[in-house]
Formats: sequence, C-alpha cells, structure tokens
Amino acid sequence: MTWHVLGAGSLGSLWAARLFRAGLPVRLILRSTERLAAYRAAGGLSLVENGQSHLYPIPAETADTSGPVQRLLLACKAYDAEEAAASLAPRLGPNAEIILLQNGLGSQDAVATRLPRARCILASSTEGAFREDAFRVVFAGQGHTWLGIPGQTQAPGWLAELTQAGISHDWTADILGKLWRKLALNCAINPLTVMHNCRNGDLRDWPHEVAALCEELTRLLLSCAQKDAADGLLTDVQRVIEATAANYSSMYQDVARGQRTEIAYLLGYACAAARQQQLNVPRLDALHAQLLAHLAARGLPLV
Ligand code: NAD
Ligand code: KPL
Repeated sequence: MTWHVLGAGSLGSLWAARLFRAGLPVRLILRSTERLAAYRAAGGLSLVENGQSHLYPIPAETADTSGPVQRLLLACKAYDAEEAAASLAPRLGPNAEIILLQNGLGSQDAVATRLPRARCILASSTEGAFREDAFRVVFAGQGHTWLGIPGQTQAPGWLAELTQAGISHDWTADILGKLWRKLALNCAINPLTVMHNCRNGDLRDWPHEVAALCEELTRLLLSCAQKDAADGLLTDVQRVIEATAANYSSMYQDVARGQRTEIAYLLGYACAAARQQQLNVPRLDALHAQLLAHLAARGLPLV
C-alpha cells in the first residue's frame, strides 16, 4: 500500500526518503502547485546523513490530485495538522489510517474530531532532522519513534515496513503516556531556553527553576492519570539537559528564526489541562505568561 507523506519538511522528508529507498511505494503531498514545480525542478528530496547527501526522486503531488489515500503520514507542525488532514478528506477511504507525527498534545484530538472515520495512529519521536534548504534535509540525531492507538495492544502488520526502512520504532498501547512525557520534558526545557536565551546545557545554572517546573508538571501528570509519564520526570529532564547540552531547543530555534512555535500544544496545553483539573500550577502559568509576552513582543503568533 502506498505511503502518502504530507509535508516535505524535516521529519516528513526523513521518513519519505527512508521508505522510498527501502523500495516501498511513497508519494509526497506538497502544499501548492508552486511547491510541486519547485520540487520537480530540484529532482527530488535530498537527505544528508553522516555528511553524505543522496537524492531521492520520490513522486509528489498536491492534496487536490485525484486518487485514494489509504495510509497517510501527517508530518506537518501541530498548528497545521487539522487543516492539512482536512484537505485530504475527499480522498480518504473508509478504513484510511493517519499517522500523526506532531509533537505535544491537542492537535491529535483536533484531527480525530475533524475526520471521525479515519483511524488515527499517534506517534512520538525523538529523531532529529532539520531543513538545510528547500527539499534538502539533514538527519541530525538518531532516535526512536513510538506509535500507538490509546489502549490498543495489537500493532498493525505494516510496522514491518518501518523495520524494512530502518526506522527505529515500537508500538505501545500507552502512546498518550509517551506524548505526555515528551510534552513535560519540552515544557521543562524549551520555554526556559527561550526566556534565558541559552542552550539546553545552560539550564544547569537554573536548577531550582527546572526542579520547580518538574514538581508542578509531575502533579499535573498524576492528576491526568499519567503515572508512568510522571515517574522520575526531574531525573529525566536533567538527563536530557546533559545529553543535549550543546543544542538549542526547537522552540529556541523557532523564536530565533522568527517562526511560529508550537506553544499552544506544549506549555499552553499543559496550563489548560491544569485549569481543567483545577490544579494550581503558578510556575507553569507564570512561565506561560512570560513566554506569550516574549512572542507578542516579537510579533509571533500566540497560538
Ligand atoms: P517542518 O516545518 O520542517 O515541516 C513541516 C512541513 O509541513 C513543511 O514543509 C510545511 O510546508 C508542510 N505543510 C504544512 N501544512 C501543509 C499542507 N497543508 N500541505 C502540505 N504540506 C504542508 O516540521 P518538522 O520539524 O518536520 O516537524 C513536524 C512535527 O514533528 C512537529 O510537530 C515537530 O514538533 C515534530 N518533531 C520534529 C522533530 C525534528 O527533528 N524536526 C523531532 C521530533 C518531533
Ligand atoms: O525535544 C526537544 C526539543 O528541543 O524540542 C528537547 C531536545 C528534548 C528539549 O526539550
């Protein structure tokens, strides 16, 4: 079955290139006819790995091309997910599957509500990739992708294709736990790197701030019935700060480039969930307010 990959950005290109070179049928779905023309002029997608670049001439189309879409990898940012998925609604068959690669929480529910007949598979990835140029992506960090449908232990047979493509992955019924844990890590690290204008490793200089955020995030996770995601959160955050010490967080990079952030699906989602649980999280609320003010001062979207 064909893998349709919507979004030829960092992760979409990384997945599409590996599936394609494993001999699997892949089609990219690009934003517009202009992007499609530019893509064709480039001759395909280039993936840079260990300093070596390879060009993959993956077939591409736009959303309004005809033909059914049965398995869709939605590889756009969280704030684009609902509209991007909806643009393919007329092409989705009754048993269509959509793999949602978005970070954070909130966008997955929006897609599932908008497309109630599609089978949504959630994903949480620690792989790292960035765009060096249009249609040229660098595979920057090996990682792992968790896939799952909440509560469903039976994995689909096509996961074997990910193994064939060399994409490190596992199926889990506790995909929400994985997404919550990553969200908590991102909430404890990313906003602070923006507010302190620093690399992840520099957060060693603010241990009390990191610990206080982790304490509130732990209470939030427990009140949302996410015990596994709550366990050892501070230790894990400290581990990630060490392991990625030289890196700038993704949110730091978005702000530095004047790009929209995924704040609404990370810290914004956490603060809204706390309000819903009637949980007092003053540090998270204050950081959220500071971050919103910081974005507003730079003319960046607040959602
Ligand atoms: P990206 O901005 O590099 O790529 C997104 C692509 O989607 C862009 O090319 C954009 O033009 C395209 N797009 C958006 N709407 C579209 C539409 N309607 N039709 C066609 N194309 C459309 O983003 P990314 O870095 O690949 O991130 C995708 C998601 O994965 C995010 O939620 C991110 O947080 C998460 N993530 C990224 C990484 C990483 O290393 N890049 C790692 C883990 C998780
Ligand atoms: O995922 C990250 C990001 O930068 O978005 C890490 C490296 C874990 C920091 O939160």
